[in-house]
Amino acid sequence: NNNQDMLTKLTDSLLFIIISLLSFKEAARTSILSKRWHHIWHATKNIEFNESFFVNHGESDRNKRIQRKVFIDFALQWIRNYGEPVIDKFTLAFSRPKDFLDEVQHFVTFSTAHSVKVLVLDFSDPTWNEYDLENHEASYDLPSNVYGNKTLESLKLFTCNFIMSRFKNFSVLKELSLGWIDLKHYSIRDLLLDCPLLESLTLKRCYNIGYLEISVPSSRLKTLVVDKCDFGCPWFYVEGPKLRLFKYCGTVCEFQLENQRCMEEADLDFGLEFSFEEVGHLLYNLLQDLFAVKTLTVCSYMLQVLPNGEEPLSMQSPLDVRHLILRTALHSNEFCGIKFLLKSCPLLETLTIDISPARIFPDYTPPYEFDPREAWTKKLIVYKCLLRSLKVVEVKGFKGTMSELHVLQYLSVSGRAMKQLNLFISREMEGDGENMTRLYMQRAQIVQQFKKASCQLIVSI
Ligand SMILES: *[C@@H]1O[C@H](CO)[C@@H](O)[C@H](O)[C@H]1NC(C)=O
Ligand SMILES: *[C@@H]1O[C@H](CO)[C@@H](O)[C@H](O)[C@H]1NC(C)=O
Ligand SMILES: *[C@@H]1O[C@H](CO)[C@@H](O)[C@H](O)[C@H]1NC(C)=O
Ligand SMILES: CC(=O)N[C@H]1CO[C@H](CO)[C@@H](O)[C@@H]1O
Repeated sequence: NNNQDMLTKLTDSLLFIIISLLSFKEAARTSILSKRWHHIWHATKNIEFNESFFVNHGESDRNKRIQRKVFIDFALQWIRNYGEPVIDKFTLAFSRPKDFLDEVQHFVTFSTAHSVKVLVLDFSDPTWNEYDLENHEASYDLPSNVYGNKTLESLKLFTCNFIMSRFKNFSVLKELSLGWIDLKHYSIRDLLLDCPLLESLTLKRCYNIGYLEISVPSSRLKTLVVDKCDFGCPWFYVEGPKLRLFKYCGTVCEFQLENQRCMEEADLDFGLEFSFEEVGHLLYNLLQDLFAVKTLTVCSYMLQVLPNGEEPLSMQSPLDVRHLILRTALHSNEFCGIKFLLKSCPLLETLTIDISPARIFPDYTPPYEFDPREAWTKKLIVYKCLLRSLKVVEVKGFKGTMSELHVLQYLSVSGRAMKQLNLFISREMEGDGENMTRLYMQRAQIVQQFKKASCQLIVSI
């Protein structure tokens, strides 16, 4: 076809650039196009060896052993034929590297010898459950020649031991991601001191942290992601770096984020909380610290717990949020939290309701008496954002349950500035495999019939 004709006219050197922009798997696919492409795939600067492409974790141990061997042989063969002087990105995802220590060492040396800029070494096991609290000890030590390479800009180490004091050599490192590893809070401070250009730090399933303190005034850190880490002491303190993006998944801590004027986006998920507790004031304080955030994502736990605390039922000072994303089951336990946030975000422009399964707490006690059936239909308060700023509402995973319809009716009847109400129908299958799409579509048509406070409102499905 035409596209292929066009590609055949390009020079090899242009194709080398194009191929390096593709993922390794996509690039591999091009190699079946022709001999020339096969040769070009072998010049990609983005190399990704991922055992998941070879090993099926559902298979018997014996088969998995064979598949792992095939994977390693493929990778060894591949780099044997590699002729380029430098590579941009090298990924190795391989669980239990102990059986192939020499080969793994060989891959790492290959990447450093090619002055790799982005190095990903992931030795975690894909079958580990992120939500259980079992900590897995790393059995692999980062080869010492890696510390000698000063070109590294991005490094991801999962289930891989390293010597923090040797990080001094990574003077141009901008991005660091550490996962499934024993990490002490003082190591994090040393890290920020040793890598002054660091802009992005991700900690995933790190344990033994103690408390988390990020307070290196000169730090350039803009992105902080803390994902299901295991703290001994639930204290989380940030001062100094001016963060733009803060993403947190874990348990509720005593959060203290000082002076975060530049924060644009926060994503809060308390997916590691398994019981209902009246810790609303801790979440309330966190939101107060996130006063500058423009895009805020909250989870069902937050909606259930937030309005329950010692604090008054609204924020001391309103939030600056323009886009609010609710990950919610729209269960009646969450109603007070949703109202709390609508009230606290007077400048809200876009509301995304992402319908997702949630952990609903049976011992939930509402902050005030209300009848869940009438929560969105009787004695309503129209919040400021509905009068002036809220223009777009989108529902992801729409099923048209009673509470979805009630909430949407409320928004349609009171949203005077509304322009768009977009419903994305749930594609999830019900238990018995019945196709529910038609039913959900019919219910979506009910939404189109609602009275509208804004004559400009368009409902699309
Ligand atoms: C390896 O592949 C799996 C499955 O596609 C993916 O989930 C995982 O993120 C990949 N690992 C790395 C380090 O890219
Ligand atoms: C830093 O790199 C140099 C080589 O450039 C090496 O000699 C030295 O041992 C490295 N320092 C550390 C702490 O690894
Ligand atoms: C379900 O039905 C809708 C039309 O009613 C169709 O578009 C969709 O592809 C079906 N989904 C499945 C998974 O069969
Ligand atoms: C740019 C650079 O320092 N590259 C070196 C990385 O380390 C290997 C040894 O592992 C050297 O051969 C490279 O020259």
